[in-house]
Amino acid sequence: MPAVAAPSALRHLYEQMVLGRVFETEAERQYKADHIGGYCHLSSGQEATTVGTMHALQPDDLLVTGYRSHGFALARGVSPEAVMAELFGRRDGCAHGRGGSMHLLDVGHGYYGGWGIVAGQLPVAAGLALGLVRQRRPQAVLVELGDGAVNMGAFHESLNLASLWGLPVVFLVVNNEYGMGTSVARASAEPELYRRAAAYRMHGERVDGNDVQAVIEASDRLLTQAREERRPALLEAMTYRFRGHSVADAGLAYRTKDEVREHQAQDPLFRVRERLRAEGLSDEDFDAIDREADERVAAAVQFALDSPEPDVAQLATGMHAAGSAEQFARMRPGSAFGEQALTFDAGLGS
Ligand SMILES: Cc1ncc(C[n+]2csc(CCOP(=O)(O)OP(=O)(O)O)c2C)c(N)n1
Ligand SMILES: [Mg+2]
Repeated sequence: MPAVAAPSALRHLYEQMVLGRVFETEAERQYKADHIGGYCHLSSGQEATTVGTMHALQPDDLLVTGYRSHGFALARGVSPEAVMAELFGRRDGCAHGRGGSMHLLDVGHGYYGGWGIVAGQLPVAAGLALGLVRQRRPQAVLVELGDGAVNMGAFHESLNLASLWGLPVVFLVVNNEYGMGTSVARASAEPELYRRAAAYRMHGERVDGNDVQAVIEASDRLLTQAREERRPALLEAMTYRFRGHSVADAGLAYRTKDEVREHQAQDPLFRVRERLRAEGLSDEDFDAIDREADERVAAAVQFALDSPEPDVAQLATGMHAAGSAEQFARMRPGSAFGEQALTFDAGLGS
């Protein structure tokens, strides 16, 4: 795999970035049409980081992410149909409709989730990397986390052990400038997050996360080092989320419209488009790429709509401990969970 995408590969990268953008725009629409429940976090604006790192990841490497993960799953090769159906909570979703947007999963593609608890994915990634070492397998793990995760205990515990034990893992910090609504500057005493790695004698570096080729170069180099030398690293990708924290957040209470517009003017898609234009791609080519992404996402929506709801009786399948019939009966649509009765019994509400 080349460290930097050859010109011919650039078009493919651009197609993946466009697919990610169109997918997210449609996911928001479907959420508002009430086809998607629970939480839904979009990564519009972050496509160079998502697509670039997935290009550097080899097929038998392992991937773990947080919850802003639709783009990672798509770029990893999970089909738009399987991702959309998962968002819809349908049986043909990549996690059989049990996970939803935050808990995508596709072990066949080496994708070990989609984790909703901030920093909860880090010990999982360290454990997977330890498993690779114990099994004498030459692959690496790439784990994605947000800037908000670096102040959690699990971040420090995971980096410490990864360094101490020489685990083949690359910690990808997607610095999109904000947690839910708090900027990095307000949340982190050391806002240059890549420097955190030094506390564990681990290599850390920053990359322009809006430059897909720079992302490929850095992630390929650090993943190669993890595979060949059993050395972990931290890669901080500087990017920006165009949309709110989740689809329920307009994203303007803690930042200005001007700030968002300024970043949108530096759209990572524009940069690749300019490079492709210099290589001879025409407006017709770009239109065709857009049209294909639209068609693929429309087909994914139709697939998700046609996919059946999961069978509640199968809820415990694949779990470590089977649940009771009584427990699952309460999860049937229209059934009461019983919390209200408990709350009133305890005299906490009126
Ligand atoms: C342990 C924990 N605390 C709080 C939350 C609620 N929460 C969800 S996302 C988030 C912000 C995380 O921001 P960041 O790590 O920067 O990721 P981004 O959303 O920007 O991708 C918070 C506080 C959570 N999911 N888990
Ligand atoms: Mg963030």
